[in-house]
Amino acid sequence: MLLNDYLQQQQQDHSVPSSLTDVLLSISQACLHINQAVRLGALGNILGSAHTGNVQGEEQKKLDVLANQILINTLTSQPAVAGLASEEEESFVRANQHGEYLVLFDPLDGSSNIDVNISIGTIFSILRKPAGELNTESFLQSGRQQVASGYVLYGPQTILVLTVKHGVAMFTLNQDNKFQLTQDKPIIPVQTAEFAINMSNQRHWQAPMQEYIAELLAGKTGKRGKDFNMRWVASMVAEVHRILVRGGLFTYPQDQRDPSKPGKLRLMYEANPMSLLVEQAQGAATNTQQNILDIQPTGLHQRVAVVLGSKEEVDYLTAKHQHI
Ligand code: P6P
Repeated sequence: MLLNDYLQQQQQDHSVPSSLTDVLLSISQACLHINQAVRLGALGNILGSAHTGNVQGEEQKKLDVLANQILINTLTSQPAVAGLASEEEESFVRANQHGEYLVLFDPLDGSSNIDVNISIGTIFSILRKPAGELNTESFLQSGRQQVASGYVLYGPQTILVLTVKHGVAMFTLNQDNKFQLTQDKPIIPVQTAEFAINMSNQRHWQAPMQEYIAELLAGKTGKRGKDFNMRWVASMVAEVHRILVRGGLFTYPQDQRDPSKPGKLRLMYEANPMSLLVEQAQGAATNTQQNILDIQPTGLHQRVAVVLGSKEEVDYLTAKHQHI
């Protein structure tokens, strides 16, 4: 089944509005364009720095800038889109006055991996536009309000993963450059023996995180009584995809390097869309204190601590943080 057919089926079976499927198809088209640039790499003179910075204070790669522009051009031309917000744009971008939806995205997550040919991805989140004038507050809705979310992983395969809140669907780009359904309603195993964290920050973590990771490293000899494996790709899209496919725990915790920041990852266009996918696959996602989808946003680019994946492991780690 191709993406278009799947979305038609969602319209029929779950009354998903055709305007929402139009937005999802537009996003998929933009990502096909991004995919072409990613796959060319050096041959497309698209690697390396753009020698510009973004609102996050991060150096932009050429591909960051290109992916962002492709998504803006595509989505501002989609009548159902009223506005959009990007990791690469300080403020929101107006689209179509009568549009019903707001689209928030990280155009190319994992930029540090672009020049070394490691998987990167596009993450998107879709909200309904509230009635009235479009302004920044229109976007500041909790993750629970998302009507859809997903990502495209530019890895060994190009894979689109999305939810319209009736389970998760995974599509692999086929030989005809069409997204073909390859997995429907994946379920994240409740338990896991695999975790993902950037260990180089260990000395900066809060005590409960240090204690938790020490337990995992102790393996069979410690409190958990089993050995754990570790992964760290430095592309959230790749980590979340692995967890949707085989389970695991991913965390980017708050650390003492910058106590003013609750974490590195951004709530609106990284944590929220990924948390919706994970919950739709029967996993869990918290900021160590509450469900990420229940956080009331206060800014487009606000950051958040993230713990997500296999429900039993997320609950165990979150419980450890309840006494600080
Ligand atoms: P670090 C990529 O820049 C990103 O936003 C996520 O995709 C990834 O999980 C994290 O940052 C990697 O951060 O500090 O390990 O480079």
